[in-house]
Amino acid sequence: MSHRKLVIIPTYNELENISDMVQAVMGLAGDFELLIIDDGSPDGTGAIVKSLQTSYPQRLHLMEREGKLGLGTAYIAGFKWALERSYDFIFEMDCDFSHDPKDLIRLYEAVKDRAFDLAIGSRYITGVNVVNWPMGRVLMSYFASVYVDFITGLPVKDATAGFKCYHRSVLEGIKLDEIKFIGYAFQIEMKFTTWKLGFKIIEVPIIFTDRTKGTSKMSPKIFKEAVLGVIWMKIKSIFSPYKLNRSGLT
Ligand SMILES: Nc1nc2c(ncn2[C@@H]2O[C@H](COP(=O)(O)OP(=O)(O)OP(=O)(O)O)[C@@H](O)[C@H]2O)c(=O)[nH]1
Ligand SMILES: [Mg+2]
Repeated sequence: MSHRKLVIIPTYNELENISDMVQAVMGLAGDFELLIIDDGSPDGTGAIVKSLQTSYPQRLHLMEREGKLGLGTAYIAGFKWALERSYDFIFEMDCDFSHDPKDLIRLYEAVKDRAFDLAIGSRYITGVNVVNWPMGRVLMSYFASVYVDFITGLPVKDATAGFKCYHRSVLEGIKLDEIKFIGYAFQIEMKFTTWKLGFKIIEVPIIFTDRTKGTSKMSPKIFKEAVLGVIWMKIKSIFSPYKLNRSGLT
């Protein structure tokens, strides 16, 4: 039986990447479907997706939102969309080719037999696998994981990784409306919650390449949210232990 697989990509001003990214995912073996969540990109990213949908009916989906609402809320909206439909595996991936679309297959391979519930594309499993990132970004990202491990004990080498494959039971088990962060902290919070709920996590080594087209959406605000957010997560986990979402409602 072939699994239904949905790749969710949030976009904000990715005009230079979107067409190549859609072709790359649609060209993969394994019948991946794609949901683009575009926050009204002023550069017309959404219109490009609409024009490509005629070439990929039933496989290329678009959710358009008003204004820049943050990567985290984009994924939460996408997870809910996916759970209302019969997708077995749901992926997170950036639109700027920092994540190699071909690695989607390796993430799927790591969880398809259900030995694990979440596969993470990890830059820090076998040394530091980041290409062309300024040293400052590498150090910030690497030590972010050390900081998260120190504060929370989360046994993941790449805590801010944004390249993942969830089995749907993980997203069904998480109270998605209680996920509160939007930037890197969102990536940490989803992993921390998945771990606290007892799901099995595996890290798959990937190579992360700095974007060559388009502009970064990284900001000091996103960095600050992550530093303080981790402390908040730890304190919350002490006073209100994580419980599986049994309502079936997200
Ligand atoms: N829908 C939506 N997408 C967003 C938002 N912010 C970022 N994105 C998308 O999220 C993905 C990751 O953002 P990036 O800017 O690549 O973040 P980053 O990788 O930390 O920064 P760079 O390394 O400089 O690329 C990209 O596909 C962005 O277009 C947002 O507010 N809304
Ligand atoms: Mg990027």
